[in-house]
This record gives sequence, C-alpha cells and structure tokens, in this order.
Amino acid sequence: MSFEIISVIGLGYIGLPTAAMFASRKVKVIGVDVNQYAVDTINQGKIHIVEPELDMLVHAAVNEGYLKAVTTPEPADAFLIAVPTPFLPCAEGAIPAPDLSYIKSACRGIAPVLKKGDLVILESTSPVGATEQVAQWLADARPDLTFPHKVGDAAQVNIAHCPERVLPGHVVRELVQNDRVIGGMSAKCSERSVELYKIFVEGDCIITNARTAEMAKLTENSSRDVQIAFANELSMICDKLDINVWELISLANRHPRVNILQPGPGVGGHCIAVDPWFIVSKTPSEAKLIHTARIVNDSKPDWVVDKVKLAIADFLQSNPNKTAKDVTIACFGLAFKADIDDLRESPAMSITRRICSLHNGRILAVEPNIKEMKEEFFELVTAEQAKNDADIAVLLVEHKSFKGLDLSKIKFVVDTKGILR
Ligand code: SAJ
Repeated sequence: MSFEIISVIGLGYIGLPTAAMFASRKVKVIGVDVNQYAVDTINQGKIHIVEPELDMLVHAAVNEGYLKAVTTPEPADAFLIAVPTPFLPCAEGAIPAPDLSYIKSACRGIAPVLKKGDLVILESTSPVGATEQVAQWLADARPDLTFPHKVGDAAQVNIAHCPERVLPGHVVRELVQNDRVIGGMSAKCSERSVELYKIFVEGDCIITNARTAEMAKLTENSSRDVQIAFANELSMICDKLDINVWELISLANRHPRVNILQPGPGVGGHCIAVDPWFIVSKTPSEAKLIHTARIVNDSKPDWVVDKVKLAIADFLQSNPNKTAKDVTIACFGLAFKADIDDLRESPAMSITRRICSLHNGRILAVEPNIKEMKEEFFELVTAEQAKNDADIAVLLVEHKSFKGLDLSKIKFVVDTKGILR
C-alpha cells in the first residue's frame, strides 16, 4: 500500500524540512504543530527557522498545494513524530533523565485519527525503549486497533524508530543523501518504513530493530561529544602550557590515523549536549567515559568566563585611569554553532548572559543570523559597531562573516574558536 497522505508532527528543524521533502516529491503532506505562529508562517509559504535552501522548498510545496500546516492532527497513511526530547530539570551534578512528554502528547494527538494500515514513525532522538513506549501509549488510547509490541507482523498499525541524523545547516542535502537506520518493531514495520523513506532518500535504508536504532543515534552523538571533549580538554591543557592548540591539532591531524575535532566555548544544540545523558541515565555504572565527556564539555563555558574575567583585569591594569564600568565587551556569536540562528543550549549565549551578570560595563553582542532580541542585558549590534566600540572581544562562534574580521584595534581578545589563530 502506498502513502497518499503523510503527516509530520512537529514542524521544527527536522520536521519541517522532512515535510517539505516529501511534498517536493508530490506527496500530500499535513504538517502539525502546536505553535500557531509556525503554522501560519508555513501556510504563507514562509519559514520560521533559518536553514539554507529550506525557504525555497517550503515556498514551492505550499504554493503547489502539497504541504499544509495545521494545529490538530488529521487522518493520514503515515505519521512521523519529530518533536523535541529534552531532559527533565534536575539538581546540579545529578544525571538528567529524558523528558518524553512531547512524544506522549504527539501520541495523544494522533491516536484518535489512527486507522488500520497506518504507519507511525518516531524520528525524535529517544532513549532505548521509547518506541515500545509509543506503541503502548497508542495501544492504551486505541484498544480497537492492534500494535506490533503485542502481535508483531500481524499488527494493524506499524511502528518504527528511524532517527533523524542530519546536520543543522546542511539539512536539505543530508536528508536526501544520508543513510537511514530503520528500526521497525517487526519485519513488516521496517519494510513499510523503507518504502516511505525511499520516496526521497537516496542513501541506503538499513534495517535493524527499534532498540538498536535508538541506541545507534545516541551512540553517534555520544561519540562526537567524547571527541569534542578531547579537543576541549586539549585546549585547556595547551593554555596552561603556552601552546597554540589550533596549530597543535592541525599538526597531530597530519598523522594518517588521527582526526581530532576542534575545541570551542562548549558543546551546544539540542542533540550532542543532550543525547549522551540518555545513555548515562539508563546505564550510569557503565557509561563512565560518556559521562566524563559531558562534564568536560559542560565545564568549558566556566573556563571561558574565567578567561573573560582575566581579560577585564588585564585591561584595567593597562588602563589604570578606567574602572570596570568603562570597559565595553563585545561577544561575537550567540548561536550554538556557525551559520545558524539556533540558540538552544548555546554555550555562546550562556557565556554572554553570564558576562552580563558579572560585568557592569557595556556589553555588545553580534549575531548576524538574528535580527532582534528582547529582554536581554546586552545590545545586539553589527560586527562593525562592535569592532569600533569594544575594549575586549570574546569570539564565540566561527560564523562565515567573522572570518577575516580585522580586530587589530582591540588589544584584549578571548578567542574560543581559533578565528584569529
Ligand atoms: N563542536 C565543537 N567542535 C567540533 C564540532 C562541533 O565544539 O569540532 C560543537 C558545535 O559548535 C556545537 C556542538 O558541538 O556547539 C554540536 O555541533 P555539531 O555540528 O557537532 O552537531 P549538531 O548538534 O549540529 O548535529 C548533531 C549531528 N551529529 C553528529 O555529527 C554525530 C547531526 O548529524 C545529528 O543529526 C544532530 O546532532 C541531531 O539532530 O542529533
């Protein structure tokens, strides 16, 4: 049975591009989101997030009538759940546990419109066991239908976990080209999921079970987190030993089997700073290295803030006629990484806010991908203005437009991304 209508629940950084991609292959797509602003924006053929090439795709999909956005789920042949899976708040130092409430409410939303023959795919990054939980939630809401956790291939509704693996900033290309891990709850669930993704995916669709698919996604992001922690640890070691870490890494990477990642102000985003906790919270005694990497990366912003405090002290020592109030600090970059507008779990943002709380002079922030920000204690300015007004520059994100930035007028620079190398 083919898919005439596909519904995507959650029209964020993953759901919207995925919805637009199916629509670009001339399949009718119903996007569902609780955010009325997002729904209205999409229905005007526009986008509410920054992602290269996505605007054109959404514009065409809406104008040609293949994509519409709504706030309440409607019947469809396949439902893809692409909602956030953050972690629950916890005491400092405790291991955070995953918050599956968005997935639960997505299940609650689609349950009334589910029918025999439908396919439900969980795309959200999830702890091991979440797909089985989805099956249980749907079964509880729809006792008239059968589900694969109870009857396997005989189920009337098929369920699979197919984690998204695209890199923000390259989503449109990676959605098509990346391989997909397809973790069906039965052979039939996997088979139908492959059929669905093959509508636009050119990469391989590799079949496994749901638990392995859940763990595969967590493993990919934990692997990256551990590697970035290594780079961040090196940067702190090199600072103590008076060695340029950027030069060191580029030399070490000339070894044919060494590939060290780049240090930075910390690890941000809603994936790499979050997903490893899903492993640590399930298996705390075993996940020692993964846990330590999280602690190293989470402590990097503190280290950067200490560097800023030292820069203020150095500036005041060189300018004895000034007080802290006279010192203007400019933070370059607020997003969690280069060339996107996403501020979620952004170390650059948290460092800038912390500078605001410790410094009583002027604080400027440059974020070329964001036009306005409300209720912040810093002034959002252009790079040009920051360059002219700042006494201290804190370089936090390697946005393209910062490359070649001439900061020669500013004597005190904290360069967390090696932009000036
Ligand atoms: N970072 C460094 N040094 C590096 C690379 C990254 O400090 O050398 C920092 C970035 O500045 C950022 C954070 O790490 O703060 C995460 O950035 P990222 O580019 O590594 O990853 P994300 O979070 O944008 O996307 C990741 C990707 N996962 C992997 O590369 C294994 C992506 O493929 C996933 O789909 C995505 O997580 C997700 O949604 O899970």
